[in-house]
Amino acid sequence: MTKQTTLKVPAIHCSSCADTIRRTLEPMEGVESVEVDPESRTVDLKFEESEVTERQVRGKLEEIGFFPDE
Ligand SMILES: [Cu+2]
Repeated sequence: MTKQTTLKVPAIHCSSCADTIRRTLEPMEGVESVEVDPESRTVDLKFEESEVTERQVRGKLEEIGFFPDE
C-alpha cells in the first residue's frame, strides 16, 4: 500500500538542499515520489510501505545531515 507523509526538515535552506534530498531519496527501493519545498522546509514523500519504512527514509536523511523533526 502506498503511504504518504510529510517530513519537516529545518536544515533545508535552498533549492540545492532540495536537489540533494531528491537525488538521495528517489533511488531508494519503494520510494515513489519525493517533493521538497525549500519555503516550508518540508519533504512530501510517497512510498510503498511493503518495500521501505518511514524509519529507513528518515535514516537516509540523517546520513546526509538533514535531520527530520519527530
Ligand atoms: Cu541549501
